[in-house]
Amino acid sequence: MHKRHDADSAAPRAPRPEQPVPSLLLRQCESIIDGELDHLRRVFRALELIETQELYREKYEDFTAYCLARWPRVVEWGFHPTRSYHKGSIMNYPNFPETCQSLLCKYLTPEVFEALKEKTTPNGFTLEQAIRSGVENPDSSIGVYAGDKESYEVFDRLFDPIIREYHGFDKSDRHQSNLNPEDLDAPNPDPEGAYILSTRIRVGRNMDGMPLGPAISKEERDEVEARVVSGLETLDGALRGRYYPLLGMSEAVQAQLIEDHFLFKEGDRFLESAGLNRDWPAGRGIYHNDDKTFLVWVNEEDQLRIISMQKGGDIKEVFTRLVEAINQIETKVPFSYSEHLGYITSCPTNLGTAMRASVHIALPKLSQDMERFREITDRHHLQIRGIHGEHSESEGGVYDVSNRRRLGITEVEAVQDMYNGVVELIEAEKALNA
Ligand code: ADP
Ligand code: CIR
Repeated sequence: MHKRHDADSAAPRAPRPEQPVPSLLLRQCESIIDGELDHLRRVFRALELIETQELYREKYEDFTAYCLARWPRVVEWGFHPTRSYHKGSIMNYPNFPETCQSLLCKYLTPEVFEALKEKTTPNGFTLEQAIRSGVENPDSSIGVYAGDKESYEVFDRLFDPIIREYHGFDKSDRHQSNLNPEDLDAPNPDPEGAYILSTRIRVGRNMDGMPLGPAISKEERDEVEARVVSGLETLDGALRGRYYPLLGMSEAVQAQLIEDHFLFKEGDRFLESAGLNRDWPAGRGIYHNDDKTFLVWVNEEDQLRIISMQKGGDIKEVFTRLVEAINQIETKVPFSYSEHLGYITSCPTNLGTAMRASVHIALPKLSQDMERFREITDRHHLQIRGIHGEHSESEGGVYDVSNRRRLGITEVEAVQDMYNGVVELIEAEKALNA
């Protein structure tokens, strides 16, 4: 008997030894498929959701009958509705190394894995996608990303304990926002400019109704870029600026902007594994005013990173400019927000205020005693980073010190945490110099 030769049973064929230049037709076909793959994946996921959650029963007894009535073409094309679309790709419980310290390996127990492994969000985002970054990078501190707002509900058995441990925030808690600069008590802690080199406050934002970066399609990402840029082009006064797309930006300009702390780095392996670098650099860019005190990153880890920064330690001035910008942008681009989790972001560490308020601060003496340095920062809920951002090292005793908590506290409280800690760090450094 002849073996059936169809897509399911055929072994992958080796490419021909000599590689002729592909024809125009082949290249056109390949480019059509490349452009549509994301859509196809979402169709499969949506079909699977309807099947596995038996949503079709609202209309039909039988899933095949429902598909035939609703989308006869899909069945005609051979996408058999009762076949499981991606079950073959569901991974086994990940093999975390002994040394793994991430919150993912702490909270993805075999029971949680079993309960979540076949779930998908309405955008087709899976557990496998949510945990890929932490599985491929066992040195992650967290290790998970959300593909959409719904990920936080569908995969709550994993996200909730991570959120509880990182932010000290429970399922029943409600987030509160306060962006009023009048409520911030932060006179410049270093008017002489002896310690604080610069201050930067950023918030992450994503567009309401759009999937987040790990699940977004190229077309949706391009649409986000277009809508954000047209909103930014209406800004006036001190916020007026220009948008510089990454596509077409020279390598030299890009490198200089990164070196000067204005632009995001390329090729972060944590973001890469999370699917956040797909189609790079298309759809990404940076908007800034002339003196680069107000910047917006477009389509990096979040769809918007709104940034206010300047030299020195006038934290209140930086916060005031940021709030002005957020308020204006929000009238043009609706932000994704939940009563429980505040502003929705792709990394659970950024939920809530999505704010990181930092100073670059020179502490050459105190940093020789990291235990004492950490004792002060821990008490004020602060995080220490290197001088070129997350996962970088310090240079010349200069550190990036910022608020660690972002959810369950207001924006004013997050900046106040940073301010109070910085005041104490400066006092400690001064005492060591006396
Ligand atoms: P984010 O804060 O946006 O989450 P990073 O930690 O990667 O991301 O930092 C982004 C960039 O901002 C890096 O180049 C970093 O050096 C710069 N940066 C952070 N804080 C300050 C600051 N207070 N002054 C100047 N640059 C800063
Ligand atoms: C990680 O898990 O290490 C990366 N995905 C980044 C997490 C966010 N950063 C942080 O809390 N410092």
